[in-house]
Amino acid sequence: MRIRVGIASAIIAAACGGSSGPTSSGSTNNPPPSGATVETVSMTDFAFTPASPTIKAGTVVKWVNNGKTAHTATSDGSAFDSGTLAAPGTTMDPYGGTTTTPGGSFSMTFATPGTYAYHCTFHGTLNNMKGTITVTQ
Ligand SMILES: [Cu+2]
Repeated sequence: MRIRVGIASAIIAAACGGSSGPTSSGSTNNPPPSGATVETVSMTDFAFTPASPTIKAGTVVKWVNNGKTAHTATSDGSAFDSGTLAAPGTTMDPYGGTTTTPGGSFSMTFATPGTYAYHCTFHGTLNNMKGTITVTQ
């Protein structure tokens, strides 16, 4: 497996403005709404799995970073943008122990049927880290 680190993490995705269509239900590590059907998409270096799920309207897609570098789930249009989601990791505490930090996640409710192409801001072009959410009635 190839690992690339560095340069890309300095790039900050531009915030998206007001939107119609899908609604974001949180940002980093916010849980999806309770009771909703959740389709989880795993982010690794450098792919989404599954990259292109087909879901029913009203389903929540939850992207979770399980990779070794930061990733984003960013709409090719302006429908949604996760911002930078950190990789899981461990940090040393002052007493010599370690604390495990979970990977960042982003949840999004897709209420309107259609196709929503998305990519990772850092690796979409460089590593073809892309996908499409297909929302059916
Ligand atoms: Cu990425």
